[in-house]
Amino acid sequence: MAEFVANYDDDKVPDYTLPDPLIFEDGTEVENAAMWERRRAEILSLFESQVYGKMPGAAGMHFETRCVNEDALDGIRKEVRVYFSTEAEPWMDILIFLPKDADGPVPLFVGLNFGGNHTVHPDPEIALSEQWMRSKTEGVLDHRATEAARGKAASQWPVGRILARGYGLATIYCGDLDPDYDDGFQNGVHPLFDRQNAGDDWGSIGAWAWGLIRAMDYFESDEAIDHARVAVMGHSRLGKTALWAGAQDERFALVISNNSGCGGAALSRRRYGETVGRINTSFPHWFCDNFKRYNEREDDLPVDQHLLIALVAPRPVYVASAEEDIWADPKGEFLGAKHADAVYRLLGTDGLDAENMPRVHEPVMSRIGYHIRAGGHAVTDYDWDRYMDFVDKHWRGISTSS
Ligand code: GTR
Repeated sequence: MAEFVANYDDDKVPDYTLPDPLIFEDGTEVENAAMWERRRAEILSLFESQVYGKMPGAAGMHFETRCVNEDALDGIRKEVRVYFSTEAEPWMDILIFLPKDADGPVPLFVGLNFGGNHTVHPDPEIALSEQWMRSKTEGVLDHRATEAARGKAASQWPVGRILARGYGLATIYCGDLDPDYDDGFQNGVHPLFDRQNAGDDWGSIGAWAWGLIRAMDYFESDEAIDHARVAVMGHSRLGKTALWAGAQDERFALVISNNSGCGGAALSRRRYGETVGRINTSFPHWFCDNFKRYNEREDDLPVDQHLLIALVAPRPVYVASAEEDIWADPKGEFLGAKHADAVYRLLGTDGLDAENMPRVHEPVMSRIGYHIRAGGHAVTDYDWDRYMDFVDKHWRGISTSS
């Protein structure tokens, strides 16, 4: 196969026509909110069958609170193990931080992490994950975390800043749900369910999103958490995952995609930076097999990623890009958000209040939010501060779940 060469020249982006969010597959126009509900179901099932695969429901769960520290380094810290069946395995550990002085259930951000819960905060009491880890993560030896890994991702998770603004944070290691390598789905949560050996069997992104949805099941049982105000957030492959979880499960009140790129917020038809063919070759386990049909054939896709964002409507959604993160196609991410606008407007809210891509550090805070910041592929304090501004704005005046 010829070596892949990414296109980084906007002038070389081919002409393309996007599927219209407000036109059914049979050509009927969506004229009102009731019709949108049916179109939404149609789009959702296209993403299931052609992109991410179909995920199962819960298999039976129980929760075990393994540790609560009311006086931890930055606030209250809690570790909860979620078992997905009556068996001892598999499970996922949710690490939860809550502000100490809350006078009711706390609105929360939830996101998966790349390297284990112990990487999010240096607190030595956080359980050190014993799961398989990617070796390129700092402090990892022979695919297992060592003490040296503690706090290594803390710059991406500003726990103190989040709690100071009155929000909680919950995070889960994505490898609890599915270790990120191509092994034919022998581990993580996939073996809990029979595989159909069909083109729409779920992949890793599906399993990760499923875990976020199961975390939401847990939040509904925790009185300290305002489950009507849970924002699902993710970076990069886990940003694709946050969008897919938020698109499916309307219990997530708000969705945030950080540098999610191809298969996330970026339009596939632009073929700028990472492409469908390239992502399916590098990461054959992320999407469903049917998605591979569209390698180098993006125009045949019955969906594009703006429709994924539209599935969040009318809930607030925020898409963030980084200037140097050209592999993820910042302009494609902006356009993914922009082309979801019509659905929001049909449902009676504003959409994305920017005709053209805003300049660096000029965030747009309408119902579809967007920013591009300076720098590369990462989650920074700048990103988190904007996410908190965005939730402050959109959750003001919304009553809690209590
Ligand atoms: C890259 C991949 C991207 C993005 C990124 C990440 O290698 O090509 O789609 O997901 O990894 O997750 O950091």
